[in-house]
Amino acid sequence: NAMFAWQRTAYHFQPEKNWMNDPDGPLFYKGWYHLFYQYNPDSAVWGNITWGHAVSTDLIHWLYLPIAMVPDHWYDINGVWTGSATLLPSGQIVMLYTGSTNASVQVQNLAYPANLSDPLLLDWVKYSGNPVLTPPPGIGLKDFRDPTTGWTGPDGSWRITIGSKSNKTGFSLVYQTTNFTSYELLKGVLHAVPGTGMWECVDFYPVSINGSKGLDTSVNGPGTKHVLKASLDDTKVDHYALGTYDPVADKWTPDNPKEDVGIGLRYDYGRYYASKTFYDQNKDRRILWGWINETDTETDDLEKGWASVQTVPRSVLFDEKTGTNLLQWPVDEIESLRLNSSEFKDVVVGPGSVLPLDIGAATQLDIFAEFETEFISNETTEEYGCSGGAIDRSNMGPFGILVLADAELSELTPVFFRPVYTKNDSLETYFCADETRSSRAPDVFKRVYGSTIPVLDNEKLRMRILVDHSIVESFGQGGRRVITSRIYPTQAIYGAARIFLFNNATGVNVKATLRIWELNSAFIHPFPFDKQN
Ligand code: DQQ
Repeated sequence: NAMFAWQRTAYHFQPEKNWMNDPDGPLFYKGWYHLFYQYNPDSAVWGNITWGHAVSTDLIHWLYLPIAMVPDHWYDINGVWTGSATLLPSGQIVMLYTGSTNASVQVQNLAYPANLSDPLLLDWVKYSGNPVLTPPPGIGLKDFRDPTTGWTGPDGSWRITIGSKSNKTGFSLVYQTTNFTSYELLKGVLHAVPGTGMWECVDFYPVSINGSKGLDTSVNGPGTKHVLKASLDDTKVDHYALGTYDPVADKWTPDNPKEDVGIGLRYDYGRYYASKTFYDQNKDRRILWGWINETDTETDDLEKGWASVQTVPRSVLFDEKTGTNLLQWPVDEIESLRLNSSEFKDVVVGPGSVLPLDIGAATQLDIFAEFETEFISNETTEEYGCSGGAIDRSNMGPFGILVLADAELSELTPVFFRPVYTKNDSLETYFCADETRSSRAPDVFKRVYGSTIPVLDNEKLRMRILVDHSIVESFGQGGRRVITSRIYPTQAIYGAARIFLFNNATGVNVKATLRIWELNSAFIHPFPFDKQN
């Protein structure tokens, strides 16, 4: 539908048409990055779930391949649901996924490539002994899904973990296997958190305490921490926590019980769900994919003929400086899309002002901005966070950038910092994105997203924003906090889109330094099979 053509993204992954949700089984094999995804080939709403498939050599340009798996057996006839890949030392690839059976029971199935010499991994074989796992005693028949990538324990055998719940307690079960066809349920659980509900799409992986490399999933020991992530079905947000994994007891313990899974940190404070990492052995890094869900109505999605986008893949590292969070950062390959850039140095934005930044086209951008503040009055500040949005004024903020704004500011999406002094006089900074004025379209869910963000002594406030027509991904302080917005501009589109600096503080001047690149469109098309021969 041409009416919504401007909402299509230019360098985010999305199918040509119809519905997409969770990323599945990402892996790197024989020169190709593979992305599978929950896909409805028939409609722009969820249902009839298959595994869509695309490949890339650089995580930016993608070629769509034929659907990898469809519901065609009793054990997955109601959907080929989410799963993960494990690369075995033998070179074999194991894909474990959840099937919704003919009775809508959630079971785990095994699939593998028909032909390992095919770098495109076009054909998948479902194991004849499927399902390999059914819900164990005490587990609800519909509370058992989304197996992780396997890792090896000290005994050399494999472990996988699968999210579930009991009453309101979310947890993850651990299974042991040597062959991925038969499994033993280990006693206890990897971890449980009361009140968090069903854990979907659990992810579990090591990060290096110092160093800039990602770790393969089986690495453990000194110098590592383990990340446990759950996608909370009740609230539809992805929570992670840092902790320690005891591979003998198969238990994970959070570093800080107050920041446990489901009650502490989030990967992304915006529109984001069902994420999954994989270890990229090609470049020694761990890469995170996440699903950006729609916030318009199903009717709109049906009319436009597609729904959902994946985030730009992000590398994930432990933040050595704070020791309390991960750093997420768009993969370096995104820089290959950079065209011309504009620079602005020490631009002073006075209290209550909005300054246009003349950069030309503003729908596909990679923005780096640094802010310093200079007090001009010293009123007491109220203890507000993001919730008041970009219009809520106080002594020290908010200030930041308006993206996807039209010249009249009838549509705009502010991404901003808001420093506040708390009651006990310590400085706390919020990092926020305000969607409330992002669209004049009716029936669009719009809200203000954000959280506090760690800012260390002598650090400037820094943000990086990726703008892509209807998606805004904002990274604060080098990726300590991330906010993704799915917005629906109707005016701030194509050549009418602009960006501005703004300062709504009453008591500080803001000095901004920016470098802004225009980004090219990525090449995302069907694989040119016929041109091959
Ligand atoms: N989506 C899949 C499930 C998963 C949910 C079904 C999360 O496997 O739990 O499409 O979005």
